[in-house]
Amino acid sequence: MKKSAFVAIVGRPSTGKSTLLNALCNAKVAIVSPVPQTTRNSIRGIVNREQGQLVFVDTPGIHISEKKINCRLKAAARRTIGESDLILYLLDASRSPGDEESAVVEILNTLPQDMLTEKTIAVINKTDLGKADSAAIKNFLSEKIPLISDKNIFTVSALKKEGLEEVLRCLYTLAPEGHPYYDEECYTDQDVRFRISEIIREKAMNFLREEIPHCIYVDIRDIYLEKNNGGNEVLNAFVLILTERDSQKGIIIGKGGAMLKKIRIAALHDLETIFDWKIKLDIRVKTERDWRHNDKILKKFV
Ligand SMILES: Nc1nc2c(ncn2[C@@H]2O[C@H](COP(=O)(O)OP(=O)(O)OP(=O)(O)O)[C@@H](O)[C@H]2O)c(=O)[nH]1
Ligand SMILES: [Mg+2]
Repeated sequence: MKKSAFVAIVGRPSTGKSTLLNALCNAKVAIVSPVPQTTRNSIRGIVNREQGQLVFVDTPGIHISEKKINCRLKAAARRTIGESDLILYLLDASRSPGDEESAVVEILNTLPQDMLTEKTIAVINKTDLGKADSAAIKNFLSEKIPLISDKNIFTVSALKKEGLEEVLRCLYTLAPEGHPYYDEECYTDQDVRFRISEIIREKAMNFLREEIPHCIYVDIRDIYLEKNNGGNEVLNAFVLILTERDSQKGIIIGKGGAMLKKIRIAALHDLETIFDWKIKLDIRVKTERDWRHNDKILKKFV
């Protein structure tokens, strides 16, 4: 009988959860940026092999904060943990574990004992960095969360795709028997609308690192397919980038629209490798004061 499992990838912000998800799936499933708290949803990436199917669920980084948006992100991560068959706890070898790491451990330590001993693995990432100290992280794990057994602790570099095969092998061993959840041709369950909005958000975050890390929301207002003169299908998307202040709107648009153009071109480049269609993006920017406190918008994405 084949195996199948939902695997939650959890950890504090910026440990490389989304990078790992993409590396395991060998595809760009989740967006990545150097700014903590990039991921806002539980994003699924699917690995199909002879032995069966693993459905990885990327979660927002667990962050200590009482802000409304952070509380929702944390709740989303907790929910995913509760719904998964296996847990992949990702740690960063290049940073010493502080309060934020302890907050993740606290959540994991509320799980039933057998879930930790038999269904949880710890993966220490970023071992390619000079300042990486895997031994310190291993000590932290054995002290704070001793129920995770040594044989279930791995060291990897998600960026360089090193050590991943061992991780997959272990997960397939731990996975329960079962039928695949998704079509075995798929590597993600995200819809077209969501993928377009995420890729645009990634480009904006990466080009405007300092200025606008968390203040944007990308809303796909309209999307349709049409045939062009050559008979090829073209996907048209009308997109609004919402910002909180007019000053941020100005930064995203840039001088003479230069920044917005850069975002559009980079997004198109990625999207045309993901989809078979030609794509046309019409992107506008709009100020929507305090969207991060607006429950209606927050509900749409967390
Ligand atoms: N050197 C190095 N950098 C990495 C590695 N994995 C991820 N990164 C970098 O770490 C940063 C954060 O990566 P993400 O994958 O967005 O991290 P995340 O855990 O998903 O972050 P949140 O979604 O904010 O919780 C990016 O700049 C990545 O390129 C790694 O193995 N080595
Ligand atoms: Mg992420």
